[in-house]
Amino acid sequence: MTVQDGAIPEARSQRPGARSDPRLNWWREARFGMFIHWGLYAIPAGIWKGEQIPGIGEWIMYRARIPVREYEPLARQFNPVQFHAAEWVSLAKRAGQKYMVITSKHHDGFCLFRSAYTEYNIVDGTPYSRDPLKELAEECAKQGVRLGFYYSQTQDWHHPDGDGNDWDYDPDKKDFHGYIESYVMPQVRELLTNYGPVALIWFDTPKGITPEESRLLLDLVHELQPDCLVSGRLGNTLGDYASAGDNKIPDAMVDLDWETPATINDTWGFKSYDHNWKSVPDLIRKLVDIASKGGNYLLNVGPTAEGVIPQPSVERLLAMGDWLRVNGEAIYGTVAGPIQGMGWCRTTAKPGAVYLHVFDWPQRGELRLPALPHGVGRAYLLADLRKASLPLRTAGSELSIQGPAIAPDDRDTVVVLELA
Ligand code: JFZ
Repeated sequence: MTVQDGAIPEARSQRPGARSDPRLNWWREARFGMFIHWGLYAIPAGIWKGEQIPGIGEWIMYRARIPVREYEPLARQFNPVQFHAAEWVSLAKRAGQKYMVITSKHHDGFCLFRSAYTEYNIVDGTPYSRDPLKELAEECAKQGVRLGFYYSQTQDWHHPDGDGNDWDYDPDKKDFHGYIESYVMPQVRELLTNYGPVALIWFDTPKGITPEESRLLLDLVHELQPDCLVSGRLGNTLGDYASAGDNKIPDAMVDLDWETPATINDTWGFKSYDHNWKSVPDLIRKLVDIASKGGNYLLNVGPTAEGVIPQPSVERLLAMGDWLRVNGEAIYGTVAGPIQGMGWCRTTAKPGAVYLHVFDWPQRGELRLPALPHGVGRAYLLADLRKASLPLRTAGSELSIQGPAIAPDDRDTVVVLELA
């Protein structure tokens, strides 16, 4: 199924048949997750040899064409003594994020987990010598948050046969299929064997991976952990769910299981000088906009090399959590709402109820909507613990609800419409 506005390229769309797969139910209900981009790139943090390198921080090796012999030694400096798995997991919980996805291996090839297939990993290759994925897995199990692993299956700028590094390695001499069979698949097996239940594998930038190679990875994941989901960026339209472009939100509702990965500033990996943080109202409205179109929001943090999540990210996530503690009923477990395409509001729905999310509160609080097919029996403000009924009347094809003159919450006020 092609999404008109290109927000979800076909190759990264949902495998036909997965739309009704019950294994995705927890994920469909979750709606909101935490993405974590963490690795050696947090050390230069966007600066190489005194020069600011433009673009997303985790691409610094590529953007600056840094030879492996110069980039690899960063591992000997990586010692995140301020990393505390419990703090990261509890932040996700307090933010209302139901699942977490951390970069086990990004395009630079450094492994944030113990691997028998390379020394270029955090346990064998750094002074830190601990496995943060093991600690996160234990903490997620303790705190009831689902854990997933991001894994760059196609691009690996450290591996001679991986895709992308054409400044150290001759692209014509690469045995990419060999890299998939003798390196990627064994590492995916390690991730799905050594860390307990894994909620999902978030593959990325499929580029030239063949349908056969994508299928090999899909079958391997489902063989090792049948309940483990695979993101759309596996490629070749074989993912369990569709993956929208970075920070891309479809213009209209999408009849697929889909997810938008997004940044709070303009980078995934930590950059010391990127302070372009989105506002809390903007972030809340993006979550609501995505949920109102049937999607999930995977919102990123980029910890420092010391293992600290930047304070501007923490503050914004906690503020989103405060809003969700009051309005979560209108997000978790909902589907796309019946009223679409209106700038001043969004709708989500559950059996028997429609949640009207008002972004721009009308003059005198008079809400005018197209009448709903089944009629509205009662309306009240979700934040009102007494659930006092709001005056409402239906005249022909129009429904009007009399709300308070001033918006109770100018980020998004939710009005519950109980269907007749
Ligand atoms: C990829 C990565 O290259 C990036 O480093 C980060 O991990 C991000 C989540 O994913 O970047 C992409 C991938 C796909 C698109 C854009 C950036 N796209 O489809 O537009």
